[in-house]
Amino acid sequence: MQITVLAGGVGGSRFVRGVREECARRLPDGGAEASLRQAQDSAVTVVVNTGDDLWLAGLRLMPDFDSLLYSLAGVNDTERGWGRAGETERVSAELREWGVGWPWFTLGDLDLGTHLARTAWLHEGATPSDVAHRLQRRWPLGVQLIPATDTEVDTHVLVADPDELGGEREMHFQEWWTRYRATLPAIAFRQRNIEQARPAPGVVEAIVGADLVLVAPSNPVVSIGTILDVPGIREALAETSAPVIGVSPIIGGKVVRGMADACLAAIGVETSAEAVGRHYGARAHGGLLDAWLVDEADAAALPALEGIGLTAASAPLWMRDPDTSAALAGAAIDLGRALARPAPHPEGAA
Ligand code: FO1
Repeated sequence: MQITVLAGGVGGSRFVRGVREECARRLPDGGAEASLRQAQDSAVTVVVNTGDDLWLAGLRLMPDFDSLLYSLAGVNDTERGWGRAGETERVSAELREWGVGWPWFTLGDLDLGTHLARTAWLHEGATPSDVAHRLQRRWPLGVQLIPATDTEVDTHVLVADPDELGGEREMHFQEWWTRYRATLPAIAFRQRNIEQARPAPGVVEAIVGADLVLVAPSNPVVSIGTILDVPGIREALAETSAPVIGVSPIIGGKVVRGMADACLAAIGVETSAEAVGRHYGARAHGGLLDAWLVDEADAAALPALEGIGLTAASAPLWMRDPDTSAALAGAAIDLGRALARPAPHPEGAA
């Protein structure tokens, strides 16, 4: 079974680990050959958001890719949700002394190893897709990570200028997110070069050829929205015969992690599971989703969601550990199976 997941970084990492775990558990021989068989049969491909990416201190950073890479490799800092476990910050302290980079944005020593390797390869002519392939070869992740696009589509945020009344200022998403913690009301999100961007190699095939497409409970605006804005990706999602199943990143009117509420407010979408489901829209009416999975706390929204053409279901969405993450992935996979168009009858038309 070919599963393709659209994902951002932090929320996406937990969900993708759940998908990987659940696929391994569903293989007939369960654990033993899981990693081998998984690589062959039920391949999981993750289309990763690249809107968070930036050049800093002369290095190319790809935060969402790195969060997924480190998390799936089991070398991530589980407290912070980003960066490496057991990190030190000696170089970062020196960069601060030199006034290089951003003093509010920590580049850990191990993490810098990734950024230096990536930047070195890019300077040798590798594409971000080549770099993604090389980085994930180091650890057997059990899934394949591919960037949404090889074009630099860094997200910038237009805000009311914090230093000049009535002024407006555009800043990189990462400054808005890490320096201002998304507290400056965002007027608009813009992605550099998005018109020229094209899906990275393998992205369209992974979507059109999938048996199931899952939209991770990532930030609907700056993680999922930025993937969808890459020309060609929405078209592939409309074309695929695979059911497209989304998982709500909002539970009981609150974001699970991060500051998606600040992003949703900026585009006039209420912070609720129902509103995000409506925002993504039903595929039957030109939207993204066939089905929308909400937490049991939001089950009251199911009739309204069905009313706009979505198949709606509720399940426990809190991912606290591998079991709850796998259970959530399983609920999404089962919803997709229920919607999958039955294969043509073997005897052909009667
Ligand atoms: N997030 C922070 O809140 N503070 C940081 O200093 C910080 C540094 C950092 C360095 C590398 C990297 O890949 C991610 C980093 N992040 C930091 C997290 C980053 O803002 C998020 O991972 C996403 O881009 C937003 O979801």
